[in-house]
Amino acid sequence: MVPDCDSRPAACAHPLKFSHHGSCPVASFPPALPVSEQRRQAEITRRTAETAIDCQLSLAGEPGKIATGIPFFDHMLDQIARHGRFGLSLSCNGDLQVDQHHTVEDCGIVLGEAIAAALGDKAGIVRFASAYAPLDEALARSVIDLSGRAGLFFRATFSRQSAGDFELQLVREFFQGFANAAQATVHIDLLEGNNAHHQVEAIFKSFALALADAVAVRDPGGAVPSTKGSL
Ligand SMILES: [Mn+2]
Repeated sequence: MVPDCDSRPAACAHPLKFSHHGSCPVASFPPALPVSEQRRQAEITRRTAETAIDCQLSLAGEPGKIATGIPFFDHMLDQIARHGRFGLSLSCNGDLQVDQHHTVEDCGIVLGEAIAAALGDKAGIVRFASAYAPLDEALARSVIDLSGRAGLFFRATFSRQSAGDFELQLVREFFQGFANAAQATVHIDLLEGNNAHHQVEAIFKSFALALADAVAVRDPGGAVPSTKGSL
């Protein structure tokens, strides 16, 4: 059945503009977001002696500005925003004169905190999700369970020690910070690849795709997806 645009609460929910007033030509497009989804956002400010981070996250929004002082890392966080379809603005002023460790780890912590805050009690969410992402010859897989338990299982060997000026041993630290703060089980595997830029970017893309699916609302107003009753 093709739904009629006029039968929807806010006319046609499709983001494209239509000049017609008949049936919506994109019958498979999901209906307008429920109210509970529209509140799914968080603002995190974190200050330590090592980093100062401000983050705004909306689980459904336009990508914002990301500036950590590490251009390649910005490029990776932008992958999360763009392919996760998150509204993410993040600025970090970290002690890069020491090295990149605190900046990268703390950005992972803040993103995890923001996801957890935006999800609240997780009622009605999908919870489990996985995704593969290729980037040319590179292939990565991420599997996420928003379980309430922190765990990172990271299996990646990069062909170089850095991409741009980004130290690739810190990729693990980013996801460890995220998993700890989001209280999520995260499995990441780099399955194929030769080019270090491709290898890292495939990981971030697969993570973005899996996270977008895990946080999605399956059952608006529904139960917490756990036999325990809480996550
Ligand atoms: Mn790239």
